[in-house]
Amino acid sequence: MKFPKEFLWGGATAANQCEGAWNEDGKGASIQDYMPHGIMQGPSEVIDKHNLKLEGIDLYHHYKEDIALFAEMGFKVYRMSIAWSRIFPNGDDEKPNEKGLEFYDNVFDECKKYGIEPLVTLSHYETPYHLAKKYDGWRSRDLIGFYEKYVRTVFTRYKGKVHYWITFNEINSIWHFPLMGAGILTPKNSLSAQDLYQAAHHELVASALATKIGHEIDSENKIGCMVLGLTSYPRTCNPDDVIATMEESKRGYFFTDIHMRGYYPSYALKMMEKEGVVLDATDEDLEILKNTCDFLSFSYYMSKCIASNPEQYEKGKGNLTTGVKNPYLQESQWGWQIDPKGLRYLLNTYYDRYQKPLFIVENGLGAKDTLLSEEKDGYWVEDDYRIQYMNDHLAQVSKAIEDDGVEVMGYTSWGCIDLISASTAEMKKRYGFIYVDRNNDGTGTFKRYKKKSFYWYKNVIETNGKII
Ligand code: BGP
Repeated sequence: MKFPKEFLWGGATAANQCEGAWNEDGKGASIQDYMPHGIMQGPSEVIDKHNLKLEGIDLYHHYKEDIALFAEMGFKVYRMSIAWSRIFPNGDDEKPNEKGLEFYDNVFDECKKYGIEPLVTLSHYETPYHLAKKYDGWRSRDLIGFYEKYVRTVFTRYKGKVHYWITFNEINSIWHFPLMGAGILTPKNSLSAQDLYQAAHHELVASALATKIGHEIDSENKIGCMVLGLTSYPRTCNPDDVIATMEESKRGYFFTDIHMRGYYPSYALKMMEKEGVVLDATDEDLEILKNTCDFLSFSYYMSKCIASNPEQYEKGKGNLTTGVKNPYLQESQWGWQIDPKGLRYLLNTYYDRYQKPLFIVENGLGAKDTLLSEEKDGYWVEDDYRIQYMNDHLAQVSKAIEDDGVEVMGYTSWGCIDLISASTAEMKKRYGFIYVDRNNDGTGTFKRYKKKSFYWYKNVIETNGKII
């Protein structure tokens, strides 16, 4: 398969799922430190010591070793996030935490040593806990100012070291999990449509403001938005299913349209009108929204089907949001339906809509891995299933580029090193090319082991995708 010469191959992680060191060197707590069970359950009142994220995979102390392994695979780019509460422990502090800033200086310097470009997510489901507690997260307009101060600090500090940025991870997750997506502690069922749209608006303004500031500080910065990408098919060709899918797609495009076009599209205004929402959006807000993104990035794990009568069908399982099951697809051990062609389809629809570069910043297979009792040809885990999954998806990416003319900047596979799952807060759901000795019960040495996929991906990068 063919990929462009400058294609950015790499992997992705998020601070709260891998760094650990949750309260070291002045870091404040993030909402994740109060979420021991993942997104499906509400936050705990106090820090629960069984929360695996508190120690993560201890990347905080292993980053040199880990980046060296990424370099060995040939990564051109490493997607990671800055933990906001490492920089501003409470979120609304007067001054940043120098120790936190130093840590990321070290990480970026380490990347540079190997010629790896960092791709930095500014907010990956890790709102400082204090902002959640005191302001109810992004429900408060005050968060725009706190985020602005934070991004200004990091854009300035890391000028020249980081050129690729993402403003919010899966910003559209607010529809499904307002706590994780927007640091809102009020339970979802007590939130009105007004609350949700208003919080989303605050995040959208903050995102556009970050894009503006990032460009002002360094004109070489490339700043993207990021959404949970999900292909939706009508369950049948019944026009009612097709219309239901069209309706669903409005929610799907809500965030990308505003980010990429710079204004609320007509259907979005109608959606709000129908739900009785009167948005508090100032003229200044609307002016800020005109700062559109340089690229659109997204995660892709599965597709779903939409039906006008969903109760007739078996419900699918999925990443934050689900539809009905597609009878033509296989599924992962966690019931996520695997659909490589859906990725090509999504790339086409996004590109057709915006004509701006796309970046696949998450994709991969969460699976249970078995560590072999002894090393075999240099590896410790025989994960052919993972290789197959990625190979099939990358083949479709290549088709989108070669056959359809879609501009794709790069691909960062999710959890390139095993980390804690976002949805279930478990360790046993592994995505990595590198196995980490850590178990669900919190035991383990944190030792790193290469999987078979490590060598496969190395070969993919070395040949620029020819072996796909
Ligand atoms: C995305 C998140 C990631 C990641 C991934 C896989 O929604 O951006 O943080 O975790 O999903 O999900 P999980 O960890 O639940 O398997």
